[in-house]
Amino acid sequence: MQSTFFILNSAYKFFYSINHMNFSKSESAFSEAQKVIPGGVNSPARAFKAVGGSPVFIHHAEGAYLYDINDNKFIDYVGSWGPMILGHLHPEVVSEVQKMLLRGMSFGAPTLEETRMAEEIIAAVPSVEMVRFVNSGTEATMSALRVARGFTGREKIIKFSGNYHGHADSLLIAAGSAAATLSVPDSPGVTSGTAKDTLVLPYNNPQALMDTCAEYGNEIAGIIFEPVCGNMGCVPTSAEFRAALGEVRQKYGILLICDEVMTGFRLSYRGAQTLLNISPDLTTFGKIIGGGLPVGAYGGRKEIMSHVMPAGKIYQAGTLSGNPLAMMAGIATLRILQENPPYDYLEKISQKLADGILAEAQKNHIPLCVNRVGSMLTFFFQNGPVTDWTSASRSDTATFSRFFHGMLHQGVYFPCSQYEAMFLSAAHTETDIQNTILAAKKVFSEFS
Ligand code: KE4
Repeated sequence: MQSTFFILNSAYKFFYSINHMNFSKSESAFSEAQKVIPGGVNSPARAFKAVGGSPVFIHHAEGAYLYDINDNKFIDYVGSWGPMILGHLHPEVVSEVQKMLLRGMSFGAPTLEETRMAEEIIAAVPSVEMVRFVNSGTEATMSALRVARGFTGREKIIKFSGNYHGHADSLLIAAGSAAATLSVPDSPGVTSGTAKDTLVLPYNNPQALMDTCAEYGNEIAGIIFEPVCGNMGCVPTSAEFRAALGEVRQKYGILLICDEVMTGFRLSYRGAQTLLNISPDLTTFGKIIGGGLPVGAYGGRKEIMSHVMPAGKIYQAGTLSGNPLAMMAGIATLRILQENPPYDYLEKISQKLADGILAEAQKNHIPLCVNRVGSMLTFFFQNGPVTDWTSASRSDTATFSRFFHGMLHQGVYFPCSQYEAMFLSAAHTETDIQNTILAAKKVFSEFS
């Protein structure tokens, strides 16, 4: 009896190992982490809450690949949620950071590298004439809102459901029952006083935007939006919506704040705004401009930015803002993107990936639609179309979770939520794309 059980158990383990990965070390690391870090992670997006199971603990990365603490290898389609457009450990980025490291890590004083990085961003994005560096996308958007309010003397702002701009209080607001009027805090700790100054409107809805501005126009300091949304999954703006943004900006003197933390240098070297013919007053950046190190930035017309202290009276500061190591990682990343633009290649392999996985889903009669702009895309488990939060939230998240875990066991690391964008890098090869499609073929075949 004993020997039969032993044989069967070994066979099961062997089968499991060739078709399923061993995540035992991540599982125990996660239980340890949860004792000392809320939820075991330093950002909720990583916690696998939306898909179940334990997050994978990463040991190292290189190129398009992640390696976890169980030595499992994954093709990485998260890329640290966007920054790693060149792939992990690009040799030129590493060498520039190493050289700076030998000069120091932080000085709390200005450096030539900060000026250089500012000049690079200004040269790349026509609407930006002056820029200030901070340490995260949240700091960038929070500061841009303060500047918009300080510059206009107005208090209200507009954001759109499904758009995420970081965790500043005035941006953690959900639409109330009467969309634009009864906004409510979207997190404990955010006050109703804060919420009343943020109006939340449906994305890609020109009429709702125009109606709200007709009513509140002269109270609104700024409208903040993702030019291509990545935070409800990938959802591009419609031409009509972009036209309405330009119209209300003109008509009511509202500042347009284009949040390019995710799209900046991702969709084109000149930002999504140039690709989509948007002319914002302020733009926020993050992710790619840090090359993987903590950086955010906000910038825009000199007429506005010159109000920021110490040039003007609007306060904003940060001990590690413009950190020299992060500046060097950004300078190297932007230089490579400029000298050897990966955008055509990224378009090609991203299209191949989207078409390949869509075709496999169709063969297995699995409802799937894909939204893609360049190397930023999302497979929605529904028939679509997905144009805003209401339609995005119709997705079959249970089926997404099965897909996510199935792919993980095939060595493919997708974003751990239906409502996140995935990203390709210049390090992804055509073989990686083929292997990813084959993995999806296997996973979908197990669905039936
Ligand atoms: P950070 O504070 O996370 O650097 O940036 C906030 C932010 C601002 N604007 C946009 C358009 C963003 O996408 C983000 C952050 N993006 C998420 C990914 N959906 C970061 C992942 C996380 O929160 O861990």
